[in-house]
Amino acid sequence: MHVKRVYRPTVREALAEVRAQLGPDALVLSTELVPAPGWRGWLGTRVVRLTAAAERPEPLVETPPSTPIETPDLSAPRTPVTSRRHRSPDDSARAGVTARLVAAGLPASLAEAVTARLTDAECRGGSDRALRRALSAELEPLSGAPADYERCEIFVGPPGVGKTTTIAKIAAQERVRHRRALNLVSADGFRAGAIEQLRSYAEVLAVPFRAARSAEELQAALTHARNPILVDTPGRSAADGEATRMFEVLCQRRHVRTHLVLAADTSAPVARRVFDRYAPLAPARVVITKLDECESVTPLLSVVREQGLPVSYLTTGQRIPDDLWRATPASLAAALLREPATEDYSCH
Ligand SMILES: Nc1nc2c(ncn2[C@@H]2O[C@H](COP(=O)(O)OP(=O)(O)O)[C@@H](O)[C@H]2O)c(=O)[nH]1
Ligand SMILES: [Mg+2]
Repeated sequence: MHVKRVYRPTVREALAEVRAQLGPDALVLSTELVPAPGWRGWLGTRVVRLTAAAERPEPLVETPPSTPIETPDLSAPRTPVTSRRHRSPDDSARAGVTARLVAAGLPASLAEAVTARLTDAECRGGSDRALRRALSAELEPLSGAPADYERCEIFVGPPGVGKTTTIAKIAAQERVRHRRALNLVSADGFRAGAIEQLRSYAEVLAVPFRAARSAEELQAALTHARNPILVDTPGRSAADGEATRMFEVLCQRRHVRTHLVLAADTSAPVARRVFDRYAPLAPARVVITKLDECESVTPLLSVVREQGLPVSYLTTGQRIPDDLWRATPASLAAALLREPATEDYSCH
């Protein structure tokens, strides 16, 4: 297998380069947006790094970019990477659709699974509607937008990922759209101002609020608050003293649903480490935040698929309550394809 990596300003140019060097048989393995090599990268310029393979036993070769760099054209390529040898026209069309999905930002395994759902005629036609339908069907198991609340919805995750803001957005959407007051409990007494942050959101929304600075206070707050309760937690690993005791209190309760909150630009290795660290808390859902700030959610979503955990919410900015979306197949597809979310995806 001959693997080649090229850097070009756009996906279209990268594909043309790969086809020129490896032939039309080349299979696209990945496309990523990365800092340009050399001084342009230091100045913030980004380029498309496309990795492709062809069946020849040669080592990996890298071709540095030679042209000035612009924003990549991620709608490309329309022209499929086709087979030179024994492929039927249908196989070529199928490979072309897979390459197009990979170029648009999908992980290769997901792109192949989506293509497998299409008929030969749909692959030849390559209509956006057919692709979107197949992508949505493939994303269905990842969609875990809750139909209703558990007695206790707990939000855990590293510091700064957006746990408190997400809770405020959920509570605000419920208040604004359904006049329903969800109960808020903050168990984050470890960081200065963290409890006050949620308390002030609760005051603005006029919803009940309780603070818990110890395991005992948390037990009492959960017992006395009316359901459903949204629980904010410290952004600490489950290995830290009082935080551990508080997490134990949460784990022992029945009718809880734990959401692991992760920022959209979390790399795959970091995401795997976070999943491992929070595994003792048995998260049942993932919340993906800060989609507005990330280049590609593909690495994170690949790990989420690997873990087999559905996504409950997506967030796309700091605005409360606007930037919160239910994770439906359509909103997940929009996130992967870097399209803006629409009102159809808003919560509840
Ligand atoms: N751009 C962007 N910022 C966000 C988003 N969600 C939260 N933030 C910001 O991230 C910062 C940390 O959020 P916070 O809720 O305090 O994180 P926590 O430590 O996990 O509770 C705050 O400045 C939030 O306004 C989002 O979807 N997009
Ligand atoms: Mg917080």
